[in-house]
Amino acid sequence: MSMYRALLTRRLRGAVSPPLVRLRSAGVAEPGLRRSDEEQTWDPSGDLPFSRARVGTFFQESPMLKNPFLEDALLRGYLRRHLPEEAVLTDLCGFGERVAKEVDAWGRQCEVNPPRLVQFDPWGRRVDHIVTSSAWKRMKDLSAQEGMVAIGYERPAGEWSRVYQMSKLYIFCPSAGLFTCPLAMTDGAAKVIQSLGVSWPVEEAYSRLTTRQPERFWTSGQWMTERQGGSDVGTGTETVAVPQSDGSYRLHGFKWFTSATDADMTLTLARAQDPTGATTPGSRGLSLFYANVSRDEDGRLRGIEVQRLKDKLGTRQVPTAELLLDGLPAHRLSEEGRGVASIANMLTITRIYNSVSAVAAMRRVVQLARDYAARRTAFGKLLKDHPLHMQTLARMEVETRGAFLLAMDTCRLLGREETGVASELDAHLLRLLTPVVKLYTGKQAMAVVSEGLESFGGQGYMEDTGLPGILRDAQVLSIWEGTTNVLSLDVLRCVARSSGMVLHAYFTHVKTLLAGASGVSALAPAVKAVDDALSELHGFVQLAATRAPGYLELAARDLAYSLARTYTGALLIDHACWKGSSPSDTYAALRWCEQELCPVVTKQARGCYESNTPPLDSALVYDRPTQD
Ligand code: MFK
Repeated sequence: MSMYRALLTRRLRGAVSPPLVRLRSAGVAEPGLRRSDEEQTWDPSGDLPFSRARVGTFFQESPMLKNPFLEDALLRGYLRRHLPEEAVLTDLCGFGERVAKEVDAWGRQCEVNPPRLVQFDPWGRRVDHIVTSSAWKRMKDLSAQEGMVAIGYERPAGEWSRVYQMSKLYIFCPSAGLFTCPLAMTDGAAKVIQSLGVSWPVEEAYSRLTTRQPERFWTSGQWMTERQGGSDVGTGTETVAVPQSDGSYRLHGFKWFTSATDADMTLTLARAQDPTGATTPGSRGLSLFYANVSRDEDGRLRGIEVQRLKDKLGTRQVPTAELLLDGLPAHRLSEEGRGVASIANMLTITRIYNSVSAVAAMRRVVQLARDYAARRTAFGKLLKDHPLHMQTLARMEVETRGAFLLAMDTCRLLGREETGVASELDAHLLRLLTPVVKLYTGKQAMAVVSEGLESFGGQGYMEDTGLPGILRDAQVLSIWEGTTNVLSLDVLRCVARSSGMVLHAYFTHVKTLLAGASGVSALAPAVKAVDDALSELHGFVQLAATRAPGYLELAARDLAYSLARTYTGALLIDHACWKGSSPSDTYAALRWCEQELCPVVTKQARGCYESNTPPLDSALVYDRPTQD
């Protein structure tokens, strides 16, 4: 035996682990290890490639998820400013603790145990069971108990109830295993039912969608997309509704994407047949229908066959299916031909959920990245002591803050509308901002999350860290509930239908926000940048109004982005003017206006590449709320 092997054998003898000792005494050989006659012990031979001694002793600490409520200076500041109710803050803080300690692990379970479809029983009967994980079911119970949908309807905080509810959703989202998808549709369905009148046949459904009792809680689907339709719902919907003698309908068609298909009910669009069997083409032929997802006495889905589950880039936690509707019993909820207009309320809600989810994904990756920066040493110091790293995280933080304020402002407007206190200006702003916030945050989420993954180096690319899943799931946010271009065109639609009133409301409100900052010298460069951007935007709109419609269509996306960025700048300035704001709020507003509205030369002129800026970046990234 060589000296090296002898040394190794002695070391290994000392280091033998308890399970190996048990194996030895039982005389059981473990694959990969062999018995040394010389030593009469389990001896990984000298050429064994892996042993504790040979991989070294350093293990990088992983980033730690802490209470997302306590960790979020802007969320807490925003709530302290607008909704300082003890009960709300206590609820959110307690929920944040539960998310970090318990719920996040369920979310991971949803990811690693995705749903599967069992189409047939062992004897060949069609059963179409979508089998979901126990963690997914737990998410449903938790959502009911925590009032994730109910808060929006109980309205415990009056006009601020949507802000309360969406703050809770924001804390929940990145740990929810995408259960936020059925919640969005459930909330949207409740909203549609409420707007059309809570009466037969949907009273029971409404009470179940908005209950806090897990055993009664229902989720809803939103079956809009067909093979031909995609975004073009009006032209491409083929599903027909055949009237029955009792006033109900049977639906026949094929739904191409149905999300969270384990729902208890659904809202869907179809073309009602007239007595001759004819239907009306286009959007005007579409009506809104309500259907229960139920089983007959043989255990078969009534009027539905699940064709297959979709194989997706992300959102693998959610069962997304193709469904054949083969005589699905349904009730018409809207007037005939008012299907798209009636389901639009659902779109407003799901688009707001989408926006809050996008901001939450950004926030989660920033939180993890900044925690990691305080644990990871490279090139002789912690990442947090590398100015360029801090500058990168600070830019992510600024983007996240802006997106947060934009999303929450939309929730504020929704809450005002629902409690009857919205002015005409508020209503116009809500209509305009809903597509704007959805398209903008959906896109930014990918950019920020992708940047965030990079801050973990190679580990950000490793599946078992859970980080790549955040990026995969972020990719859907710009696609479902209306792609960026479809939503940009929705902006033009609402400008046209309101005869420009939505833009008038926009300009008026931004000017009001800026006026509140006049005289605050620290914010003067930001105010000037937003004011200039607003003037340019105004000039553009006036010019575009004189051009052919094709001009505006081509500009729609850039217009929507400009609307988002300018409005967000004004919100950041407004928040920084609040008496309880922190220096980081001011810094974020200034950086936003520079980052989003100004070119590199302006930054150079301001000296932001000088060595005195990094400490401010660090202060922003590790911002703590001022004393509650
Ligand atoms: C975590 C969060 C997750 C969320 C998860 C949800 C998962 C669900 C997955 C899905 O189901 S994704 C499918 C989502 N599909 C879409 O978002 C459809 C995208 N396409 C559009 O949005 C089109 O613009 C639209 C289908 C609405 C166009 O249809 P039309 O028929 O060409 O619209 P038209 O004729 O302009 O408008 C018809 C009526 O609807 C008008 O009302 P009036 O007749 O009273 O004037 C419009 O004003 C009204 N309307 C349209 N869009 C509206 C709206 N009203 C309010 N808000 C809107 N956004």
